[in-house]
Amino acid sequence: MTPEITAKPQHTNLGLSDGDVLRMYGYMVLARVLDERMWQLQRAGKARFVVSAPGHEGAQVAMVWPLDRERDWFVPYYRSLAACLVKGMTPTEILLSVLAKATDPSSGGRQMPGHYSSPRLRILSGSSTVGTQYPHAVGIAYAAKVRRTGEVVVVSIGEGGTSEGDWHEALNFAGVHRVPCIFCVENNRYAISVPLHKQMAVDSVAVRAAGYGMPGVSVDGCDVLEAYRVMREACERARRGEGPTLVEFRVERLSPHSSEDQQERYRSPEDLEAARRRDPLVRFGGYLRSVGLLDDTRDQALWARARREVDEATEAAERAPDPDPATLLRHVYHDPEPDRPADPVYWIPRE
Ligand SMILES: Cc1ncc(C[n+]2csc(CCOP(=O)(O)OP(=O)(O)O)c2C)c(N)n1
Repeated sequence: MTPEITAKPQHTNLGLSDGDVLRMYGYMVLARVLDERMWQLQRAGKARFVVSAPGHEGAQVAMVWPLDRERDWFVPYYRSLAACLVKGMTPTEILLSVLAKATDPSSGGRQMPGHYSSPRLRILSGSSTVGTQYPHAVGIAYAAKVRRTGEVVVVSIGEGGTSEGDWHEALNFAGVHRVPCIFCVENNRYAISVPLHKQMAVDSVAVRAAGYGMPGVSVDGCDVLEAYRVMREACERARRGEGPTLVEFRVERLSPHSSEDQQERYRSPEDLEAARRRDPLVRFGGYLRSVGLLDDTRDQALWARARREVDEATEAAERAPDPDPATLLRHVYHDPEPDRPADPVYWIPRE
């Protein structure tokens, strides 16, 4: 049956084909299913820790969509699951890091889950120290400008991270040198349990852009097409050599901060319910239905395909070998000489 059309398509005005918007939605579904699987693995005692991203998927898909997936850079933070999928990471690669396996491309099982990285895909390895990814991104963008490579850098962070000195230093340098970097901020109004009004004296992160001589845009991150429009403009600006843009995505954090958190202790039932009502998957799915691109049958098929993909990825990741304990110190401290044992100061074997 052909779905009923009740609205005029907006995506074609943005240069997005029907296939593009269905693929965007497909990534959002995949990220949601993978996210749920990460929690299951943590609850089953197979993963130590999970930091999750439901509610951020729409903003993240829009954030990476305008990039040249091979040439441009993405500098993630721990919540960047959907963005890393769009950039090219596979569910298996993500789960290899969640389960800390030897073949985990992010860090060979060394970093906490959520520290996504892929040299192949130009996804930069991040530190756990909130904010440090911003100066790194600016460094890459500065190099791209000096070398005239035409590469663009997208970096992301939560609004809590914008209180860090690193964040401000990065924006200042980027504004002065007009580097091709897009500074994304996923504003879900909470830094773990700390609400927005205790993090900053302004309502919107975007207004700070004026202090660094760049445009600042605040966009509803649950509105995928509007978020994409803003990102596409920012990327075009960067490519034309006109410098950086600060983009604040107003999103919802539908999960606790991480598997170590209980958000019911500091968020009211009304707040949580209001967040659920803004679920970007429901909203974007609704848009696709209204323009005749989605109906129940197609939607169910998309979710079923994502579940199959995540099941296969889970099996592959669970089968993968654990790291060899003898390699514990490799890439952590200075690599020991091949003919000398690891530095005993750092490696004290248990009795
Ligand atoms: C410099 C630093 N301070 C504190 C922490 C602990 N920490 C990890 S995540 C986090 C909250 C960050 O919140 P926000 O930037 O709003 O991002 P969100 O998790 O909401 O997406 C904090 C305080 C840290 N990792 N690094």
